[in-house]
Amino acid sequence: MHFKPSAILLLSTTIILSACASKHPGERRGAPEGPEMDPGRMEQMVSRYIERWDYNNDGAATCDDINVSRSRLFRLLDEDKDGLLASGEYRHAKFEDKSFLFFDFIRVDANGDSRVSVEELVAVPNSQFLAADKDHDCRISPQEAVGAMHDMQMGKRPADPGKASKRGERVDRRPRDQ
Ligand SMILES: [Ca+2]
Ligand SMILES: [Ca+2]
Ligand SMILES: [Ca+2]
Repeated sequence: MHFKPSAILLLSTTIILSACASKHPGERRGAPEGPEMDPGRMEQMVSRYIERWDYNNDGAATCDDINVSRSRLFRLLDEDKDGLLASGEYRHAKFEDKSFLFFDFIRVDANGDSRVSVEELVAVPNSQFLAADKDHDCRISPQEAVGAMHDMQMGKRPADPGKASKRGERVDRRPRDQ
């Protein structure tokens, strides 16, 4: 077995937090922020938002879903099906998920073998999920879903892609398209 430190950290955090969170998940109901919004409609929007994340179909939006979607993405990107991503395969990741705008190939290739493994891809945090999961318990609660939808309406972005790489790392330069 061959886990990267960040993957282990994520995994153990997930275990600890899901142990804590399993008491009464989603039971605490704060007053909704927009009193003029019909509660039924709000509930519908919340469940639709959570559904968008729910890749493993367990009715919740959790870090597990991110792992599932990352694994699917890996299979999609691995064009030659050798179980590893070369930089040419990895460069398409950012078109599927904006999180990868912040992570160039060298950064994701944690062990420096010039290939990205599925573990290395899974270890890349999902910026949208992180922004929504305000209490960092690896689960988007109904309240957090409301907050995330509110942020989307306000046009807030999780982060600024323009400021992503300033550590002098090699950035994949695309040939200029006309
Ligand atoms: Ca490959
Ligand atoms: Ca690697
Ligand atoms: Ca949360």
